[in-house]
Amino acid sequence: MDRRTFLKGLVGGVVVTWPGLLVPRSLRAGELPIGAVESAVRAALSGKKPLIKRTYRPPNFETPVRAFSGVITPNDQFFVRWHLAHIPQVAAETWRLEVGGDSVEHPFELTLDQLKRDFEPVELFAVCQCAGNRRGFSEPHVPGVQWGAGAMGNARWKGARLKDVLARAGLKSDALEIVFDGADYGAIDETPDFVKSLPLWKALDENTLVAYEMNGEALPHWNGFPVRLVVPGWSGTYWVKQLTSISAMPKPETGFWMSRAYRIPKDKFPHIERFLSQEGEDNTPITDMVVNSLITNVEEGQRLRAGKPATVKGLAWDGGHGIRTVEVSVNGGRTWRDAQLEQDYGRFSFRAWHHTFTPRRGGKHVLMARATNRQGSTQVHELIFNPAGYHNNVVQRINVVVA
Ligand SMILES: Nc1nc2c(c(=O)[nH]1)N[C@H]1C(S)=C(S)[C@@H](COP(=O)(O)O)O[C@H]1N2
Ligand SMILES: [Mo]
Repeated sequence: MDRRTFLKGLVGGVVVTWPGLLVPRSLRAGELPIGAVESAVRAALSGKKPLIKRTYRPPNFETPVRAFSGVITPNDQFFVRWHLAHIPQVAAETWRLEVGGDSVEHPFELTLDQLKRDFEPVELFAVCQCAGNRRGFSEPHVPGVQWGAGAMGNARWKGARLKDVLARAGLKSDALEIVFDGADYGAIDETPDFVKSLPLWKALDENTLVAYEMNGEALPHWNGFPVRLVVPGWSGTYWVKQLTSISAMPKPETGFWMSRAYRIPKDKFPHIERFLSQEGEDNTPITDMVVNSLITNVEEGQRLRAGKPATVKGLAWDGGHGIRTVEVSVNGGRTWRDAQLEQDYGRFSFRAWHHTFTPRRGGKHVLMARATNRQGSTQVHELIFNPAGYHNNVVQRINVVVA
């Protein structure tokens, strides 16, 4: 199905399926889902190095695994995820941030200079990961962008604390959620605007930032220039880009992107934080990320020399408890050894690790890595299936050949 057929399907009426994917009526079981229609070719968006293209409009581009060799993901290789087709070029000089809503005392507007000047700047390392990272590995297959392992990145973010910005507006005692909107919009009027909300406690967390810098530079256009929300520990969906308004509200936000999309079954992920005002009968919004790891320097089918030391390298991260251990197995999970954790950049950051071993026996070996966080949660060996393919933290298995 090409984009034109897809659009026709949309105009013909959108079928909205739980958990909130827009599926054109023409799409029937057995056909390729949206997102799988474009193969994984490399393509460069302006200002970016070639990334793995998943869809072009809206732009969904994935970071290749080899770009994860350091703890910081370079800005020009940071993944790009948008839901709506129109992403305007926002000019720093004319950009304004509106701070208001029914639950503030004094609504006001900020320029970029005011945001930088009037509020104490904070810097922190944090992972932005799409909830659907690794969706493409889901068995059975689920619709949505068919991400591999690169719908994530780690950066040093700089910005004002959201709580300081809200304090200037004066929160009323009935504030329940803080609602965020960006400058992007859909191709057709019926496409719901991308609006997200946070529970008050997460919005007031000292680590939640209204960010204007990424790794010491202005944000790239595709990653939300000039200002985006940074919600350390929580899925990328809350990290609203090209932020234009922040509203404190006494009621739950009911828009599509909260009520239908980015929701998970209630009982399957017991260790994650709750967003009480958005909980439904059997599903609930995705919140903090589950513990996970990625092997970054070994490819499927790679050859290793018998008797020669080999070093497996990788990254581990979670929803903000911090990484306690990473274990590596070189024999398909029969035995595990602790990897060495590298420098700690804070509990929201990627944590680099490595493990050196000497393969003795020739033949096929299976490499695996398994991270555990400080809460004691660990990666799973069997996929916790959910219809949108979220929270995939299945332990990787990489086949290598020792000769
Ligand atoms: N305005 C706006 N902000 C957005 C989105 C969007 O579609 N529009 N997508 C969200 C989602 S789902 C993710 S995963 C992250 C991706 O951030 P990135 O493109 O900087 O990697 O942005 C979030 N912020
Ligand atoms: Mo996402």
